[in-house]
Amino acid sequence: MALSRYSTTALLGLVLVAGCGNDSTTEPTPPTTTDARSGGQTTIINASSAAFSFPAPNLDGDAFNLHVEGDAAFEATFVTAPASVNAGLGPVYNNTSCISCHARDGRGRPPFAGENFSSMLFRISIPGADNQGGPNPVPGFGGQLQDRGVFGIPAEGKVSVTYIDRQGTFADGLPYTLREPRYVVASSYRPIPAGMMLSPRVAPPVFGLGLLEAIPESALLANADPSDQNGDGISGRANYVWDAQANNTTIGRFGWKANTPSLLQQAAAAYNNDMGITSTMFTLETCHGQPQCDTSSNDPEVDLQTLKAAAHYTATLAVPARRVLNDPKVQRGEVVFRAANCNSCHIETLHTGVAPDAPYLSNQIIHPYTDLLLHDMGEGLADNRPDYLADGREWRTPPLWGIGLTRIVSGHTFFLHDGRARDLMEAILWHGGEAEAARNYVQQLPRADRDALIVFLESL
Ligand code: HEC
Ligand code: HEC
Ligand SMILES: [Ca+2]
Ligand SMILES: [Ca+2]
Ligand SMILES: [Ca+2]
Repeated sequence: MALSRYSTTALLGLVLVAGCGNDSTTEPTPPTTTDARSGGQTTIINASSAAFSFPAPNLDGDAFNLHVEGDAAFEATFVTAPASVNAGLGPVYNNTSCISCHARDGRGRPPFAGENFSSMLFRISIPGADNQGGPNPVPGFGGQLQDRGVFGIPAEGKVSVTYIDRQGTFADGLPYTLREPRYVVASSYRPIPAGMMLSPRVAPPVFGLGLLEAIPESALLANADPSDQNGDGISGRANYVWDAQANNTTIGRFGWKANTPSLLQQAAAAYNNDMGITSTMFTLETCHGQPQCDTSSNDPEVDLQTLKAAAHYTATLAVPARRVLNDPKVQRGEVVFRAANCNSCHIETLHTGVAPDAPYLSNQIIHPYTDLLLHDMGEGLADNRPDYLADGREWRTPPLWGIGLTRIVSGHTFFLHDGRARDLMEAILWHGGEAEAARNYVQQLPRADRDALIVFLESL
């Protein structure tokens, strides 16, 4: 069944390629997206290096003021206590501010040769699960490896990365090289327990996230097909994770494995694990045996208002509008995107529900290019570390909105959960597992169609 569908789309592809350079073609043009407003009424028209950093234009006065407050919280650099403002950094941490990892509200990257890790971190665990069904913390280290410590406190450990080249060729004979990362814990303050699993994660962009939070769970589940009943080889499923605020298990939406239920919890976890800042949600320092670990009295180190403001900031950053929709190459690329079935995971259009107290996020038609579901992406991308229901080969489909602005915003084009892909085509070529058919489809495309697919992604 899948085969016959692919052969029709391939045929369609040929007809369109033939008609491409020829204006007199009578082939009907398949419908392409005409809505540039990827974030509905939260969309902003801007393609500069600040494109991810605008407040949604439809915020009401209170929401706008809280956004401005959150902007300051997102930029605040924490320092070692005692200090009058932004005190409490560490004792162990990965970086000193939200913005230091999510620079310009965009994505992080792996280190260049000779650099330390800075906007990328490692989740860690040992086999088994914790009391809430989450990853089992590593004795002496917890669930995340902090590679820095404040004065007098050793970093938990430092990781180094090397890359191994893997050669491949497109069907037309053009060769390509992919780089596969290998991570080694180069040093640690105490021996690493045997069997520790390591999951590399770069900081993702943080705009438009309130819209993703406002999609009804039922709408996400409508795209799930855990046992692949329609036989298309794609079996997205939801992650269910611990919600520390509600004190129960809920659907996961955020993080590379959808291991976090809400923006509030994501912010609280970032304060706690990434910067060593306690809050009303996570009141204890992330200490797992380090000597002289701070148990100080000034907790919580950020108050609830600051925590809420930081989360609200990521909920209300505008989504940049698409560009050059009328370019025939973009339109051709969109046809290829659909023919390759990319949109069975990177879902083009979703609707938000009614967000309590957030009319500006409610009832929006959005084009995030994600289903927020977990997919088996094959051995090549596997981290072999479970995260709630996500197994060692599963990842959440990342949104593709704004991805074409990565270079101008972040100054690089490293993609995927660990930044191994050096451009968009490499990201596609790493797709395996449930996305293997899509990858193979791209691999056999003529050059012009491969280029069009990339130009389409760059228009998002
Ligand atoms: C050390 C780097 C680092 C710092 C500091 C950091 N983050 Fe992150 N952030 C990440 C990484 C890595 C992820 C992905 C986590 C995962 O997949 O488990 C992430 C994910 C997120 C997400 C979810 C994005 C998505 O699409 O799923 C949000 C929201 C977020 N961070 C907000 C914040 C806020 C707010 C702060 C400051 C309080 C902060 N981050 C500080 C690295 C960082
Ligand atoms: C089976 C579901 C699925 C299909 C089909 C699929 N993708 Fe993906 N895509 C994912 C997942 C999951 C990731 C994240 C993988 C990772 O980071 O290891 C991803 C990552 C990406 C990224 C990198 C995003 C980022 O933020 O780093 C791009 C670009 C992308 N896909 C484009 C495509 C294109 C183009 C196609 C069609 C040729 C496609 N995908 C088909 C699930 C899918
Ligand atoms: Ca602290
Ligand atoms: Ca730790
Ligand atoms: Ca299916």
